[in-house]
This record gives sequence, C-alpha cells and structure tokens, in this order.
Amino acid sequence: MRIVLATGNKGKIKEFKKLLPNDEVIAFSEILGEMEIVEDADTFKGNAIIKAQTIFDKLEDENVIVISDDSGITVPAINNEPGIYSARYAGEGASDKDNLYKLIDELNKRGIEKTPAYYTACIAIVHKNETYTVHGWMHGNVINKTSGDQGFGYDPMFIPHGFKETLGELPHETKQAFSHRSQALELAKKVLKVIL
Ligand code: ITT
Repeated sequence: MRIVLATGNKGKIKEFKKLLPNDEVIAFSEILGEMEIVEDADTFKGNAIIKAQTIFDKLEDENVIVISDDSGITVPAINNEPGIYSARYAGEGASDKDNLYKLIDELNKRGIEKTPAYYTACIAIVHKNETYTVHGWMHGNVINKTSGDQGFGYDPMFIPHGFKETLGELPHETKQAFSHRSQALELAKKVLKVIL
C-alpha cells in the first residue's frame, strides 16, 4: 500500500521505510514540499493527530493513508523532562545534537550518571477522514555521556533494558526489534488491516 508519512524528521523516515519494506512509503515533503506544522497539543497523541490531520487535509484525497509519529524521551528523575518537548528541549529550532547535550547537561547538573528513562511514540493514522491512534514504549536508562553514532536524537545516551550498550552502539536491527516506534507500528498495522 501507499503510505504518506506526516513527518519531516529524517531519522523517523529512515526507520519507517525499514519497518514497512513491502509498502510504498513517501514523506509528505515529496508531494507537498517543506511545511511547518504547529504542534501545540499537550500530549504525544494530540500532536500526532495534528500532524496527520494537517497533511491529510492538504492532500485532498480521502483514500490516502497518512501516518504521523509524535515521540520523545521521558526522564522521571528530572521531572519527566523533556517528554513532549524532546524536539525543542534546547529551544526552538534546536538540532538533535543540541537537545542531546542539553539532556546530558541536565543530568550532570544534578550529579546523575545513569537513571531510568523511556521513549514514547504515538502513531496517528488518518484515512477517509477517520483518525486512529496507537502507542509504543521502550524502557531503559540514560547516561551522562554519548557513545556511538547509530540511530538519531537521544539514542547515543540511551541504554535499552537488557543491554550494556547505547542505541548509538547497537545495530539498527536491534533497535527495530523492540523500539517504541516498532511497537506502535505493529499496532498500527493491525488497525490498517481492519480499516482497509
Ligand atoms: P516531526 O514532528 O516532523 O515528526 P520531530 O523531530 O519534530 O519531527 P517530534 O516532535 O515527535 O518529531 O519529536 C521527537 C523528538 O524525540 C525527536 O526530535 C528526537 O529528539 C526524539 N526521539 C523520538 N524518537 C526517537 C528515537 O527513536 N531515537 C532517538 N530520539 C528520538
């Protein structure tokens, strides 16, 4: 099937393409060009719906399948930061690296070397103007330094449960096997089976 991804994040696009090898997966920008979507909801679910619905409305084709992903990392020891603000933790327009080092700084300020953290992904599907949402989580620890350059975002400082290495060091197949995004996408595939 043909799926339009309502994301501009290159790391997510790469992962979705790998996770859906039998489908035609297109980033919205290939059809509509670059576009800024204001994500002003206060939950992952709210922001995922805003992104998918915005792209669905622009495409003006009710048969299209639009999928969005709103995700982030939550660290309970620092008041659940950055959570839904993961993409702009170091400020508006911050890069993945800026956000990564901001989280490391926040751990260092508090003298934390390692502490539990989890990733959340909410995937929204819009098809025939109906909206469906599913979630996935990945638990582990964040550390106050980076290691490896696989993945994207906060991956170089995140050690998933059951491993000694960060997602920056582990092969991408390992992350794909159980990541928040993979788990949410498994549920999204079940929804698609029912609605299509
Ligand atoms: P779109 O809204 O265009 O999808 P975005 O990067 O702004 O792109 P989000 O608002 O969902 O996306 O923010 C997600 C941030 O959370 C992202 O920028 C990463 O820093 C982080 N993140 C999410 N999933 C991640 C993953 O699998 N590995 C590392 N970091 C991740």
